[in-house]
Amino acid sequence: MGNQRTQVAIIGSGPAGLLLGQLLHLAGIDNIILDRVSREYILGRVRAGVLEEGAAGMLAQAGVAGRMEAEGLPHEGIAIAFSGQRHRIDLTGMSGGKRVIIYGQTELTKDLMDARLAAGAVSIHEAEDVLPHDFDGDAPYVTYSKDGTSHRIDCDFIAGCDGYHGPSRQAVPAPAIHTYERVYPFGWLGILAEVPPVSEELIYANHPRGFALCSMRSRTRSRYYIQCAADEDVDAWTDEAFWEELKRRLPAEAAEQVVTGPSFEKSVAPLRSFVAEPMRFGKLFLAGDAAHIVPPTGAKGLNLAASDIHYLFEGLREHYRDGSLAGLDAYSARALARVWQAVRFSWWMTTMLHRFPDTGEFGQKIQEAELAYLVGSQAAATALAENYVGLPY
Ligand code: RFL
Ligand code: PHB
Repeated sequence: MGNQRTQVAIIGSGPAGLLLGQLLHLAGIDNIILDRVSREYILGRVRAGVLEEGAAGMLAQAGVAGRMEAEGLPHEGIAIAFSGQRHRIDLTGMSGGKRVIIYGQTELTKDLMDARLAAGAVSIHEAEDVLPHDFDGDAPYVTYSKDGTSHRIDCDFIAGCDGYHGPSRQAVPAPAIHTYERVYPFGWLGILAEVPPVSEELIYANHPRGFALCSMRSRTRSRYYIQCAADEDVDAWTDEAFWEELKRRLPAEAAEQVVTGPSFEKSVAPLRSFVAEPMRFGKLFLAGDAAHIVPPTGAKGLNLAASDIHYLFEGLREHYRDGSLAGLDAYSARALARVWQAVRFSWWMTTMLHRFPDTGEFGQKIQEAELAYLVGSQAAATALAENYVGLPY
C-alpha cells in the first residue's frame, strides 16, 4: 500500500474538480485529483457549450481564459421559435449588459488540464475503487487502486467532484442526505457536424413534433439537438433522418438556411432534475454534478459547477489563510440557494419548450400562451434574460 498526503483530495477531473484544483494550486494549497478514466476519455466527451460571465470569470481567475477569449463566441441574444415564427430575446439589453460565451466544455477542460500539467500538479487517472473515508472525523482519507496496487491519500478535506454516478455522494449514510428528483419522459438526441451554424444566435424551438435546439461550437461547427424518447436508439438515426426531423421543427425561414453535412458525433442524453442536500458532510464537500443535475434546456449544468467551486474555493482559501471555518460552514447553504434558482429556471425552460406525453391540446395551447407572453412582455423576457445570463454569485 502506497501512502500519500495532500491538503485537499479532489475526486473527479471534470470541470468542477479541475477548476478547484487550479484555483487551490494558485493559492498555494496542495491538492491531488483522482479520476476513474483517462485524460483522453474525458476530452472525448461532448457536453455543454454556453458559459455565463461568472463561469468565464472563474476561468480567468484560474489563469486559463486566453483561448476562451480568443476563440469563444460572445452572444447577446437567443431566439425562441414557435408557431412558425422566431423571436429574439435581447439578453444583453435586458440584463444590464451581460453576455454569454459559446465555448465548449471539451475546450475548457483541455485548457484546465494543460494548465495543471504545466503547473506540475498531481492528477491520477484510471484510478479504480476510489472511496472517501472518515470524513466525519479529523483525519479523512481517500483510498484507490491503480495497476493492481492499493493506495491511500491522507488529507484535510475531500472535494467530491465526481459527477452524478461518482462514489462521493454514495459514501454518505442515507439518513444524512435528502434528495429531490424529477426524471423527464424524454431525452435529447444531439449531433456535432462540421457545418456553419444556421444562425448567429442559438434557436430554442417549440414544435408539436417536439423541441429542437440549434447551437454551435464555432463559426464552422454546429451542435444540434432534437427531443427524442428517453431510450432512443442512436444507431437507428441516419444523418439524413436527423436533418429532416430538425428542419421540420424549425420555422420555414430557418429550416431553409440549415446547412447539412455528415455528423461526427451523435448521442442521446437523458433529462433529469436532481438535488442532494446538504452539499457538505464534515470534511467532505460535494460540488457540480455530484450534488445536482439540471436538464440542459437552461444551459446551467456546467455553470453551476463553476459557482459551487467559487463558494468552495473561497471557503478553503479563507480556512488556510485565516484559520476560519466560516466560509466552509456556509458553503452548502450558499451553493444550494443558487442551485435551486437554476433548477427552477431549467425546469421552467424544459416545461415551456418540450412536448410531454400528456401535453395534449390544452397543454399545447397553454405553452403557446406562455410563449406569446414571453415574447410579448418586456417583464417576462427580462426574467428569462436575467436567469439565462446567470444570477450573481
Ligand atoms: P463531470 O464533468 O461529470 O466530471 C466528473 C468526473 O468524475 C469522474 N468520476 C470518477 N472519478 C473517480 N472515481 C470514480 N468512481 C468516478 N466516477 C466518476 C468522471 O470520470 C468525471 O471525469 O462533472 P462536473 O465536473 O461536476 O461538471 C459538470 C458538467 O460536466 C455537467 O453539468 C454538464 O456537462 C451537464 N451537461 C450539459 N450541461 C449544459 O449546460 N449543456 C449541455 O449541453 C450539457 N450536455 C451534460 C450534457 C451532461 C451529460 N452527462 C453527464 C452524461 C450532456 C451529457 C451527456
Ligand atoms: C450546447 O451547445 O451543447 C447547448 C447549448 C445550449 C443549451 C444546451 C446545450 O441550452
